[in-house]
Amino acid sequence: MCSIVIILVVIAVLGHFQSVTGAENCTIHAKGNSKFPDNFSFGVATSAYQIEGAWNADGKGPSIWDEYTHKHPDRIKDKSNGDIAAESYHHFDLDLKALKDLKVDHYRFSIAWTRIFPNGCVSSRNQKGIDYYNSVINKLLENGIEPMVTMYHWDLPAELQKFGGFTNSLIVEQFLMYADELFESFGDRVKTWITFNEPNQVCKFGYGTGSVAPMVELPGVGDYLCYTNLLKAHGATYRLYRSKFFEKQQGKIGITLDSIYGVSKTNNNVDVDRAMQYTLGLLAHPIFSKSGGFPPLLVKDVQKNSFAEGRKKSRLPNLDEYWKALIRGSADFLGINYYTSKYVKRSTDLMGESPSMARDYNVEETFDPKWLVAKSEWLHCYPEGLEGLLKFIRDEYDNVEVKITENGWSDEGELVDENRVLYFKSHIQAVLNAIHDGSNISSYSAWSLVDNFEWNKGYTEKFGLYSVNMKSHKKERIPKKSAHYYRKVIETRTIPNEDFV
Ligand code: GBH
Repeated sequence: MCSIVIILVVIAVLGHFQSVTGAENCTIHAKGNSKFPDNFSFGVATSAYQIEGAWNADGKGPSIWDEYTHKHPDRIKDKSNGDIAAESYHHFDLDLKALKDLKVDHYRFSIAWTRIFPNGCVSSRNQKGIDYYNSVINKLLENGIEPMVTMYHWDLPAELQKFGGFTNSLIVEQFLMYADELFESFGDRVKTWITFNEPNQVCKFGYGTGSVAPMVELPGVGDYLCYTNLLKAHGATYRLYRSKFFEKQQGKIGITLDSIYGVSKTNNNVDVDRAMQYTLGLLAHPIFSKSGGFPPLLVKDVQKNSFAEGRKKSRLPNLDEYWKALIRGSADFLGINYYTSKYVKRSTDLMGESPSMARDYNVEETFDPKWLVAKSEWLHCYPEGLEGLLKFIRDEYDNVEVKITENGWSDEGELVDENRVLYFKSHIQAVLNAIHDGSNISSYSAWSLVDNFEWNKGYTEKFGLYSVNMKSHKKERIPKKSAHYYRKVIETRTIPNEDFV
């Protein structure tokens, strides 16, 4: 009996010790200034498929995510989909109220291509879809909230996937026509455009491993084709905006890349650089470096492996001088989605299958068990990683203007979300530290405004500042502790103590 009690006490103490250790690691020391610059913009982010619902309302066509979730419900942890979600399409006023309560400066949302052109093509133009986003944009502006618009957040028109989606260079032209419509319809009021959200997720998982829509499993081949076509579509869109719309509309246009920060246990900078070139550099080098083109390290690896596989040329498509020049400098800012970091170490064994990006990269990625972990098993709290990433960008890409377009934490959806508060507190501090160190950061968007459809995890991992009453047809939004905390950050432009409420 007595020994059982002792064991229980030991377990309790260890458990307590462990959680305290994790939480302690979700903090960061403040450097220098305690206040954000006056013109720094705070906001929140969402994406169309994850919040809108109304999947086939008012003429909307099916996207690859509609098809994927409908045909393969078993691929989604709770077999759910985005058919209804937080139903922002019918309840935007609830989102607007939440945005006003938070006192955000801007709202980052995405436009569903399939509401504008239901089958992807300009000939299917759908006025009702255009009306919807006009009303969203107008209501934001009436309330002093700046719209920040993502043109593509993973919901490709299903019809375009029949042509191979991003593996077919036709996508460049198709995207350009879609972009032209958006600039034409909304560019008088939208001054911040993001072409693509997280090409890494689109290409590596959509066309490489096939673990998400459109489930194309072509590792080491389809992924690189996708990156190349996506970069071309991005570059061409930037040039279109600058030549046809900029003079009148005077907006900025950029791209959002997701990146970890690679941490080396042995301070091996070669390993860190390899990790950064394969995650951030793959897209950032062609756009933001002086020389342009894919990172030389990657070009060399993929060519070497391709020859060893018996090919006559590299699996990584060649960006010729025309495209290299068109893509280089094709962004006014770099959007960054940062969530987590990893320990990186060049592997001595061959990683992944052949061919694959994992094999080309050949780096082992691990977590530190001391880092506080979210409901999402890939998400660990490491604010120093955000600081490290911002420093890397400052030095590698000539201190380009950076907008943090996503940063956030998942849990079970509890209203007293202490760990999310801790996460925001430490990561917003990391941004402030980076500004102190000379990084050119102009805005921060928390992911996400409301709990939403978390892709393959369905509704089992929640990222919202607001909870959504999914059982009621009214879909009420309920603020969590983190919403109160974030509002305080925005009001004071400082980083308040987490136990102010
Ligand atoms: C961002 O992706 C997305 O832009 C956003 O839409 C998303 O909701 C948010 O982050 C949170 O994930 O264990 O197989 O389900 C960040 C990259 C994409 C990494 C989803 C983890 C799930 C892996 N994340 N991915 S899995």
